[in-house]
Amino acid sequence: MQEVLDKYRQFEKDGFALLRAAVSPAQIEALRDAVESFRRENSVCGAANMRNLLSGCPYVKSFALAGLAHKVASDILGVPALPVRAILFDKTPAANWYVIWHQDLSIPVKERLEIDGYGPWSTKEGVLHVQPPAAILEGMVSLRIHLDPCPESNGAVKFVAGSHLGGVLAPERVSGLREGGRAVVCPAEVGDVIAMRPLVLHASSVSQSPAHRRVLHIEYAGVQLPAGLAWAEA
Ligand SMILES: O=C(O)CCC(=O)C(=O)O
Repeated sequence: MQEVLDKYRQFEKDGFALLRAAVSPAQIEALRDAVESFRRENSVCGAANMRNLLSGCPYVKSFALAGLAHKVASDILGVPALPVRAILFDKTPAANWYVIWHQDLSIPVKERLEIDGYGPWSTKEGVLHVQPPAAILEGMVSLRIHLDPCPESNGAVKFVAGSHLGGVLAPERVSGLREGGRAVVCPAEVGDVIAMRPLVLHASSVSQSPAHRRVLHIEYAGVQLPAGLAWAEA
């Protein structure tokens, strides 16, 4: 119990935490099968990333609502967590990519409403997104469930610890933190889960490995959107 409390305390300080062997091999297998059948059925063969998995992939939705990820997210948020977005991030020799340092600033919503503090708006793969005030992002947590081994050489995600505590960062602040040499690379094994705050500064490098690097990224909210605005997939 003390170990769990220490982990949550560290998570609040750093903005991320690695939970070792959190998801069982059987569940990982089932998640792999589910995302691969989604890939086949949606003719996105070879596509590295797949979005909209809560609405498109029933097994991912049921896992997000009832599995261990839901318990961890609810414990962190202090209320029953609502899964609001699921994306598969993959890297393969055919689709290898790097991610620049950034915070996750936008949320998927059903329709556009002009509300103070909300904007700019954008569309990703047909889904409307908006940048909400920092308070909404501070009431969220993302869980990255590792479906493949992800050593540093396989494009592991890296973080600047504590960078989530300053709200939405100005570009100069992002450069300062990025160049400050405080990046922590977070390699992970199959079944490990990385919990992260959307506002923690993160990035990842191109993979040096010929293998898949599938990470199921599920975002949870513990806060309500203002009247009228609705999560796109929840
Ligand atoms: O899985 C990764 O390498 C990071 C992906 C990510 O953070 C993003 O695309 O926003």
